[in-house]
Amino acid sequence: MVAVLVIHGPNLNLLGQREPGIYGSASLSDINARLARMAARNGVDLECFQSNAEHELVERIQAAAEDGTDWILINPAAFTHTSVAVRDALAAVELPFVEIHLSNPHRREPFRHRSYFSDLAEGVVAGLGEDSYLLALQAVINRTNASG
Ligand code: CA2
Repeated sequence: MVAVLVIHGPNLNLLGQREPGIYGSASLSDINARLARMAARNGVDLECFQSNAEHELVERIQAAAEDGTDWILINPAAFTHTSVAVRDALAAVELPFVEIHLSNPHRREPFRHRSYFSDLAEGVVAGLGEDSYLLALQAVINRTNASG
């Protein structure tokens, strides 16, 4: 069974409560529940983790190297544009990951155009709201099925 760890970065715990015009009306629990349903239908072992703290994200990523995680789906949120530490953690564990964004950072302010993650990611899904997460999970399922 493929094990997928979904990591949500800072402030994503506020989803559904603020800025619905940019990030949609779904809460983080709604998104996690949709992912969990899709995972269950496809025999995926799914865990979701959110933190506002950079060191907690680094520690969870480091732990993923030891706990049987096969893939990471990560929305680094604001750390996308700032965090060498989270980037280095992902590079160190050598697990394949998909970078996810609810909004399309390239349609937004210039400081959001640079990502510390995209050049390491297997893929990037952005701009499609909560579907960004579901499409990323579907891609992992497709790859797992294809590799037997
Ligand atoms: O579009 C995305 O998913 C982002 O990763 C979201 C980050 C932003 O810094 C990135 O440039 C793009 C911000 C997440 C903040 O989440 C909030 C949710 C509700 C209300 C306020 C912030």
